[in-house]
Amino acid sequence: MEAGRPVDSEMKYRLMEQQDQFPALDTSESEVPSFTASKVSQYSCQRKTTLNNFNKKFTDAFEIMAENYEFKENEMFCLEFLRAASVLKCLPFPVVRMKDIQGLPCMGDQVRDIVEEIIEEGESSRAKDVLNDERYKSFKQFTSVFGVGVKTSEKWYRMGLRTLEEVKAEKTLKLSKMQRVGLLYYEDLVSCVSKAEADAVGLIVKNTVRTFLPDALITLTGGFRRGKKIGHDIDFLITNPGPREDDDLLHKVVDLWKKQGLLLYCDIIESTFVKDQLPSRKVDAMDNFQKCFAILKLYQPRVDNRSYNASKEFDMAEVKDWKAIRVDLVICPFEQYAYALLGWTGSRQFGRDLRRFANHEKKMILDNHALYDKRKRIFLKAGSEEEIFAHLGLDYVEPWERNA
Ligand code: DCT
Ligand code: MG
Repeated sequence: MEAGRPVDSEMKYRLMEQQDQFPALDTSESEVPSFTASKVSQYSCQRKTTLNNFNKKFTDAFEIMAENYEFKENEMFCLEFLRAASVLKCLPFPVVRMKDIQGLPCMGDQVRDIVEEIIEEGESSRAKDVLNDERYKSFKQFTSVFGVGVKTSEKWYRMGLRTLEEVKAEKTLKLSKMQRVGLLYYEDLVSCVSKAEADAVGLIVKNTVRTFLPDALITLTGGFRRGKKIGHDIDFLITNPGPREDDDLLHKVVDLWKKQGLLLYCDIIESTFVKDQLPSRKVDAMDNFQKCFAILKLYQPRVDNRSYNASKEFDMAEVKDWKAIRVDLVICPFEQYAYALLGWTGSRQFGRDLRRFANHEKKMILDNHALYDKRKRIFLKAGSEEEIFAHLGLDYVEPWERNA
């Protein structure tokens, strides 16, 4: 469980704001690193991207465009906008004129047109059109349900369904168990998870896992490890540094939660890992770890929700004192812990670029299990994330700088 952004980089940014000028211009302040657009790498794993985004109005528009292309399964255009958003997120200044993006990677024509319009008009008409698009609006609603992806959304849309209300009313639909609980706990699950909730769930996870495996190493990964204050779920990586193997750990954990009435849903995926097999070549492939997609019941007394009834007594029956929370538990062998931690810390874009960099620049294959050197035909062992970056010839990037 890491702290957020380091203070020194915050200080530098503040310095820049106070100067009321942009580091793209030559600044004599020795404290402020000078900025050269042509030195910005096309790979986000060679950039530092904190949560301090100076270009949110641009990156929000790009992410809407990317999402719309994802819904259309146009991976190329989707990636083009995700990459552009990621580049602007790492800039230490807000873009105010076209010159500010000159020389930056991933700034294709589509991207430049949108930047230009936002500079001139304050907003992007293309992004606005997407937000008002019927298909986009339906897909956005459908995919907000746990267990519903682009494929299911496409099916529902083709059936003429447009809203979640219509989905719920359509009794002929065959919903998966995941989708049924997704709808059942919909309101809780769409409301974001806070860091405080992540910490509370972290205590539950640690207590339960350590009941069965006292030496277990349990790490909060995903967005919260990158310093995010909110998330859509809570991701944990669990490993056993000791000699004892325990293939049953995950089952024991969820069984105990079931008994305690804390488990609202769980789907355990068994490990499909084959030792000594080459890392997966498929970009963005799921890994082969044993894992569990769960929904936990997190009790949180909400005193302010109590209502008075006619007899002026507290009507406690109506009060829901818990929240449904999405939790991912991933179990990995100790030797693969560093690779699993790097993969599960994300961001997704950072992970994509790490794999792309490894493949294109180093002739290596990286996944959440291992790093394989194709030229030397060997697996490179790593006991820490720092060692993985070193194997790849990359400067180390801290988790809170991986918000690409
Ligand atoms: N990941 C992975 N393999 C998977 C699924 C996810 O390597 N099969 C990585 C990518 C990011 C990280 O794990 C966490 O995934 P999410 O929870 O989807 O993303 P997040 O960054 O934690 O964002 P959010 O705040 O929305 O949960
Ligand atoms: Mg997450």
